[in-house]
Amino acid sequence: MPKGLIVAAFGRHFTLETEDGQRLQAHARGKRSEAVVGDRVQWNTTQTGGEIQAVIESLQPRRNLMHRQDLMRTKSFAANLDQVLMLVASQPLFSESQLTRAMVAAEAADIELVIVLNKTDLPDAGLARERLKPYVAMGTPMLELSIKHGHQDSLEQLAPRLQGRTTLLLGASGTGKSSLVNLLVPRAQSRVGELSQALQAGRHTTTHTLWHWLDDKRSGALIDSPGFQEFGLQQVPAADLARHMRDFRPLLGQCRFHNCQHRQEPDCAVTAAVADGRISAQRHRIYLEILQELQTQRW
Ligand SMILES: Nc1nc2c(ncn2[C@@H]2O[C@H](COP(=O)(O)OP(=O)(O)O)[C@@H](O)[C@H]2O)c(=O)[nH]1
Ligand SMILES: [Mg+2]
Ligand SMILES: [Zn+2]
Repeated sequence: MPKGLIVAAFGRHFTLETEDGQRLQAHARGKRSEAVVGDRVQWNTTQTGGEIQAVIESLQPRRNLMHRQDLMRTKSFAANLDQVLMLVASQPLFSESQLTRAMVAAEAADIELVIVLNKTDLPDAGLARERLKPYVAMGTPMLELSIKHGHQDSLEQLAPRLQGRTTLLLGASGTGKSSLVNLLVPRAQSRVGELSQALQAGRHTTTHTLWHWLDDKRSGALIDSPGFQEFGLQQVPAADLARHMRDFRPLLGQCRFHNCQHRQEPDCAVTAAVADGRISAQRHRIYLEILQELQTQRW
């Protein structure tokens, strides 16, 4: 059976790239469509009214899988990634809660996350850098860009990071995702300044996800999900949350109680570190917020 790569997903409809580079419209066999962009699949063809359609017969085992949060539930949306590029900006100033959620999701899937601070040409960049300090201190790689005003410099910074890898691009609306896609994949023609489709068309829009080859296939790929709004974390067991927080990790095992949840327990190594500034209070507050969610709304 021929093999292929899923390069676009629009709800239950897919685009499949064959091994010789042809693109075919594809659907999944059966009612459930579990394929996501980045999946390697085996497929067959069917012919409906002269049009050749591919049918996805089976998925090859995945190296990893990322989830997003829908209004209703957590859904998988990209697989077999080498890294996540989390775009943040100084204007609008990024949300630490969103950044932390992205980092937890990436840690839980065992995928490296790189923070990309964009719009460093703006006066607020200093504030954004200040806010990112704890994230850099815990070992998160970070790049600084000004995509709009420094094309060549941005390309030079990004190229070695993206070389030969499959990268998932994420970031809130307005951070410069479309500008970044256009810089790296000129033929993609992503519309700059456009609100994300999910925001524009309302709650029932299906998020679509697209795979873009960079230059030639050896130089890597960028996965873009323009309607993306929120990470799904429901697949993460609440008891695992603390070890997905890199700054908490060195302290785990040092609390009085082995099952400490690092809330208000006595002799908690994490809250002690918050009290003396080794861990940012904001990170601890976000941890408690996510923990609460994971403990109350499991489905
Ligand atoms: N000042 C500044 N503006 C930028 C930069 N990169 C993108 N923008 C602007 O930010 C706005 C949102 O960019 P866009 O690429 O559409 O972001 P998206 O919503 O994440 O896809 C647009 O008006 C861009 O021109 C940058 O490096 N500096
Ligand atoms: Mg956009
Ligand atoms: Zn503790």
